[in-house]
Amino acid sequence: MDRTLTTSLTLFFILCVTTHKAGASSGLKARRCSYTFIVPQQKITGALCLNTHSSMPNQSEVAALQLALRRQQKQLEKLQSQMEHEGSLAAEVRALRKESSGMNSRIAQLYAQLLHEVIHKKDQALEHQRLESLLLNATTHALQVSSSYRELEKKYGALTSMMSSQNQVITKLEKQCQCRDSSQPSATVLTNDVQRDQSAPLHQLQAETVRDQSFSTISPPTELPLVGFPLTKSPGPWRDCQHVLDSGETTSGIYLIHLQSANRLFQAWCEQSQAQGGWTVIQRRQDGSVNFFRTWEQYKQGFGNLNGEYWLGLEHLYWLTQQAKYKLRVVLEDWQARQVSAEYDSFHLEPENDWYRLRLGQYHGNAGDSLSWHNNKAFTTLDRDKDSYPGNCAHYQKGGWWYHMCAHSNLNGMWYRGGHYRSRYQDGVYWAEFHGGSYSLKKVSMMIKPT
Ligand SMILES: [Ca+2]
Repeated sequence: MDRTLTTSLTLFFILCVTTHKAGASSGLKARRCSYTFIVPQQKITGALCLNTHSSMPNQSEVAALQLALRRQQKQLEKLQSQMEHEGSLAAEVRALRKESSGMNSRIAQLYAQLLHEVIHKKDQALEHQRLESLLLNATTHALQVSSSYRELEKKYGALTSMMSSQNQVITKLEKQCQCRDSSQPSATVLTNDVQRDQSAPLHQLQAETVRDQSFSTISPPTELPLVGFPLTKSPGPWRDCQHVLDSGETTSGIYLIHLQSANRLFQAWCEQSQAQGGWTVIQRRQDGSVNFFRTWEQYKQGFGNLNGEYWLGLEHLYWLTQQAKYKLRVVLEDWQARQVSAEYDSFHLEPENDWYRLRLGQYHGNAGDSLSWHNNKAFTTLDRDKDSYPGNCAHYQKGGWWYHMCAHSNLNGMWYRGGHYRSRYQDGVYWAEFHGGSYSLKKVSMMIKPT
């Protein structure tokens, strides 16, 4: 290859010299010889180098290029700023996307909550509806009960008035019997009905007492009198049973009491055998033979049988406890013959215009204290409601008592046989501290004695 190149170069050099010589000889102006190398086409195997400095740059072209460059730089800057802007926008979009996703989950949560609330509200509405219907039923029932209660009250009032008129009839009949008896002395009948005796005027009582006393010593003819006035050493009447005892009368029984302060005369059972004696019995229950569900007037005057179950009477009690300072003894016996007692170191009643309010002292004893709760309470009967309960406690407890709301003790209640009783209300003869309110005691008595 090198040989071929050398040969070719030689040939072109010769050709150029020849041409130059011919031109000089023909008289033509000498021209600069130019050499043109015709290089045979070669196969380029290496890097091709171009000479860029071969021509000088044009100033206008440079200026144009610089202008274009500046423009491109500006464009670049613009693009950069756009890119930065878009970058911040993209970040913002990302943040918004994130926020949106958070919002979505929050919305889902709220929706679930709302759904729960709706269900709950629905349940509440249903419950409300149910309660409303219940209330409606209850109201209807209450109205029915109230109307039947009114009817019962009416019937009760009618029965009470009937009972009262029957009592009047009985009293009248008894008086007629007495008239007949006075004309026929051998047919006299003794009765210890407190209500009849205690409500009679003083002169009548004295007359009756003399008659009864004389009877009690002679009748019944075949046996000794179990009740009535015992044969006494002193004539009486006495201030109270302590006075009877002090006069040397140590036998328990019925004695005539005369309250000088009120010029009142009445009979009472004197208990001389227990707790040193001298006790004036003011109440006694033992066999359920007397009804204690009575009116104010009857509780005021007293009722029952002095040798059995009786209530001395609030008016007598009031005057009795005016004479001196008295203490109260309550004796209770259950159906297993277990006996307990409760004593209060003072006892008196306020007058009728203060509803025979109870004033009680300190408790002592082994029965438990079921009366102090009633201290300072007014007396309530079926026809005179003075208790602190919205209804009348006497209606529920079936007695007369110093009811509060209503009773820890109910010694004038219904006498049930056998102790534990079944009743709609706690209306038995009970002392809550001794066997509770649903146990009706067999025997109870209340007695007073000067301190
Ligand atoms: Ca009441």
